[in-house]
Amino acid sequence: SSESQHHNTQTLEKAGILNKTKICENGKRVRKNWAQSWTVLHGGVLIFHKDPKSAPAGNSNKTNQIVPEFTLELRGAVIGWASKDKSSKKNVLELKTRSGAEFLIQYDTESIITDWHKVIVDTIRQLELE
Ligand code: I3S
Repeated sequence: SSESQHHNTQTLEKAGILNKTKICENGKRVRKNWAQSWTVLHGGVLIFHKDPKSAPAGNSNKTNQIVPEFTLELRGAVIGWASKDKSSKKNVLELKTRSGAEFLIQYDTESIITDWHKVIVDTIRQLELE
């Protein structure tokens, strides 16, 4: 379709609020720390921003709400629905980066997490072609 011809990592963009936690770093399991995150996909990179609630008191101005916390290169990453043993939450995605980090991404509204799944899958595929 003409739409798929316009698929490239520059046009595969999305932003919104998600719940996320890191579960693995450099092949080592880390303790979950679920937090809401303003999440931005742009240019084949997924950026989780710091939870504004975690900002120190008195520093809750707008600039502090958009501080990147994790930047994930999606080239070579793998995404899929997490198995039930990974979390008791519903609608959980598992994202493994090529550098060995693993994150869980979750949102209660199914359509929202399904849209994120689709755009991340499309981005990873597109990066394989570029
Ligand atoms: O995989 P786990 O250890 O059951 O994950 C839970 C913990 O991270 C828990 O925090 P504590 O480590 O302080 O107990 C969180 O509150 C839970 O949300 C985590 O489980 P879910 O099933 O929500 O991913």
